Amino acid sequence: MSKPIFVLNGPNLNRLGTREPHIYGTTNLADIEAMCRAEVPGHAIDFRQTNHEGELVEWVQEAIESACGIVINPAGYSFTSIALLDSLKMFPGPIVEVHISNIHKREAHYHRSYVSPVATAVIAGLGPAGYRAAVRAIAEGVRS
Ligand code: DHK
Repeated sequence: MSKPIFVLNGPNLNRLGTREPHIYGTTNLADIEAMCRAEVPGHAIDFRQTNHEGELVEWVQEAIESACGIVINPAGYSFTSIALLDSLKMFPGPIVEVHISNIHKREAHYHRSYVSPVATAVIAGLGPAGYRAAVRAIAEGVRS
C-alpha cells in the first residue's frame, strides 16, 4: 500500500465558505477535500485542518515516516512560524505550499512565507484549484 499524500490546512481554513468570501470565495474545506480525492482517485489522501501550530508541526513530523508528499496551506502560520519551517526541513519528500489567494497581491505581512524556501513548489491565487494542481503534481511524481 503506497503512502498517502498529506493535505494539511492551517488556522481559520475551517471557516472557508463564509470567511471573507471576496478573498477566499464560497467553496468550503469539505468541498476542497472532495476535489482533491476526485483529482487523484488512485492515491490515498490524508486531509486535515487545525487552528493549532503545535498540531501542524506534529502532523509534519508524522508525515516524515507516513506520507509520500505534503500539500500544505499553512495560512497565517506561513508568515510567523519558524517551528513549522524547522519541521518541514526534516521531510524528505515533495512539499507543495498552497494559498487560495495571491498573497503577493495582498498586505505586506502576507508577502514573506517562511515555508516557501523549503517548498518544492508554491501555488498562490488559483483558489481551490491550487489544491487540485498540488495533489496531481505529487501523484505524478514531482521530485523534492
Ligand atoms: C490563508 C490565510 O488564512 C491567510 O493567512 C493567508 C491563505 C492566505 C490563503 O490564501 O489560502 O494569507
